[in-house]
Amino acid sequence: MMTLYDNAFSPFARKVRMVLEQKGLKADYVDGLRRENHGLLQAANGRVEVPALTDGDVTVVNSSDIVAYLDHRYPDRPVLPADPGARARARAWERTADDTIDAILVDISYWLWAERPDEMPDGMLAAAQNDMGEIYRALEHDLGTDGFVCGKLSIADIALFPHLVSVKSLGVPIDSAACPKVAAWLKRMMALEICLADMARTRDYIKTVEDQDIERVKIFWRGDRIEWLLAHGFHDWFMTEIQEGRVTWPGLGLPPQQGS
Ligand SMILES: N[C@@H](CCC(=O)N[C@@H](CS)C(=O)NCC(=O)O)C(=O)O
Repeated sequence: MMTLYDNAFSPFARKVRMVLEQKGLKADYVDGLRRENHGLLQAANGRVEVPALTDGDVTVVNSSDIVAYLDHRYPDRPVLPADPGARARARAWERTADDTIDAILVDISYWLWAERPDEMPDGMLAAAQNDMGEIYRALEHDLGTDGFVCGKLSIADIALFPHLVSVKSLGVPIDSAACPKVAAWLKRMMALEICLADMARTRDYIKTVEDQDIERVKIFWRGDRIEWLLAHGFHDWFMTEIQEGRVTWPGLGLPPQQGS
């Protein structure tokens, strides 16, 4: 049996769980961000990040590597397109979701769920709206009128979904007049079984987030999220976060010890 260390709020873990469900694969799920499970997560992933997957004596970390492992090991109902060009395109959108969109949306989300002593810095929401607008326009350009990002449902759609389903509540909505294909795509995604299940889990989690035994004062910072802040001039705010002790860092990212 596989075990996925996940969390219903993490877009990366949500992506992997949706892939498991799309492929009809069973797994045990452990909320790796609950304090009581940190030791188990750390044993699987030295960076202490979700998701991490164990499958027998194989451990895989990093969501796109987990997806690639699953598609290779369990090839039925593939999420990576067979056509090399389509696969490169799907991986490119997955990376945009993972590195670029995640950084923007997570950086503007802290004032919604973390215990904060301040308000969002001036200009941060506007910077996010500007960058997300550019991303929506690029996606509008790549989308067909009735399908998915690469024709058939693929990892591109599954990686984008956990992010784009939350943009309205984060204050960076899709302008459906300017990007009608993106708005229609989101509606199409929201009707899929795997997306309905994902939304239900996240909704239930958010309802109880204040009772969850997770860290809500110290923010876990990794590369892309810092890069977006610094590239938009929020370095003073970030320095204050460090000086006032509201940051925590990933552990050392070594390859998982197989078979241990
Ligand atoms: N590159 C990693 C990123 C994973 C990641 O950033 N995970 C976050 C949750 S979204 C995490 O586990 N943070 C640790 C924490 O919040 O304590 C992946 O694709 O799996």
